[in-house]
Amino acid sequence: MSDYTKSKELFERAQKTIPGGVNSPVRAFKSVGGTPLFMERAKGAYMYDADGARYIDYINSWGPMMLGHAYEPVVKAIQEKAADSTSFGAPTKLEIEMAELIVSMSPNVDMVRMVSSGTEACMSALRLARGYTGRNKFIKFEGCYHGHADAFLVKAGSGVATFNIQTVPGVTAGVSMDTLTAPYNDLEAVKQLVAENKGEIAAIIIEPVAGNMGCIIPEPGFMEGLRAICDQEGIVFIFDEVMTGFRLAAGGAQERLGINADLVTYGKVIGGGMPVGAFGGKKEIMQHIAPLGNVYQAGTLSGNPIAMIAGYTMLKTLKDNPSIYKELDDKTAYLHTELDKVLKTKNVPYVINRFGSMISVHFSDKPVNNFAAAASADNVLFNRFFHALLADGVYLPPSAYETWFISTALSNEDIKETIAAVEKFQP
Ligand code: HOZ
Repeated sequence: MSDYTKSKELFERAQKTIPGGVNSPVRAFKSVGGTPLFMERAKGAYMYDADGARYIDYINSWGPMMLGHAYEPVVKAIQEKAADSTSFGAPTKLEIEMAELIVSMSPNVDMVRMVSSGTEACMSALRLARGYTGRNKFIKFEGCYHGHADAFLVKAGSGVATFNIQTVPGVTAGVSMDTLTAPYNDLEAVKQLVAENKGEIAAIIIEPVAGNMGCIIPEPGFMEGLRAICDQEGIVFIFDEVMTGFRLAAGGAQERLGINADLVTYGKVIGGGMPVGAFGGKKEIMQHIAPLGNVYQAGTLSGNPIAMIAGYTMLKTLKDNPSIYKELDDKTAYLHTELDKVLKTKNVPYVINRFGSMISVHFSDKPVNNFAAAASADNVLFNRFFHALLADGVYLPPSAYETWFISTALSNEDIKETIAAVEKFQP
């Protein structure tokens, strides 16, 4: 167990030059309390902090480390590629190979544009949907997080929910006015918004399995209903697959749920953990992007060679080894079963939501199927749960408003060790 000495020193030092001591708010441990751990290295299922303590990692860089940390073929590919320069700002053959690979794996993706993050992917997809339809408004769901572009910071999940930020200063009323929100899994609310804003809605964007309010699963008929509304009203249906893409299946949530999206956004997973994102979709829509069309979007680091080789290596491994998905599902199912057995003995209400290799626990006595239900769970108890596990070397996301991600590197022994830590937890 770590005494956190070095992390405490580093956190103090960091706060002098980095706002809040971190470069992304959820990492600050502000809602769970305590000192954020400063990590030094990671390998397979484990991360090691600055004090040398080992943690079983259930964050996996918020999703992309599906094959565990420092997956050797990815590391080797990066090392080799770096010798040929780290950035060109000019086209490369590798970008074509990457685009062809993504198109071959993703349903409904005829064309793809690389960017550098999930935030960029979502904001660009929204701009494209608006440019394509000539409409301004869009619908998002309470508790879904689509990165930190202004238009999405309305009733957002992840850090915005964790820190209970109701209105984000700096996001103008003019921008937020075009963001309409509905509760997740509430088709009637969407129908009403569409009726009230007839002919004005450019897009519906959704995390097809939500991961930014814990793991929230779409109820039967919900996605089908959204698809039907989009078809009837000429609305662009955007799947934000930053978390689910290439994780729930080679074809992401589209494949797993059997739902066709018009545009899809991807994030870090397609860079094997490097800073990458992409948006893609049907040619009819994608051809409106500059320089083919006039919807402008650009970036020097887009298609960066190091990010491309890391992502290509990762995605090719996933494509060539479909058994990875069964392995991920089986491991997560085992974790689910064992968690359930031990939490049952604790005399506290709890809900475990799992879809594929995404899983989370809410301490709630009712089903957690939307943000209101996630917010009404006992999240103070979650914070204690988090710290109890951390003290035993298990690193969960430091917020009840995040999903946990499983990697193939996680062994049954690691799961048993995790369950032993849960056994010791005193609610
Ligand atoms: N917003 C991210 C999770 N949903 C956290 C990003 C990070 O801190 O790295």
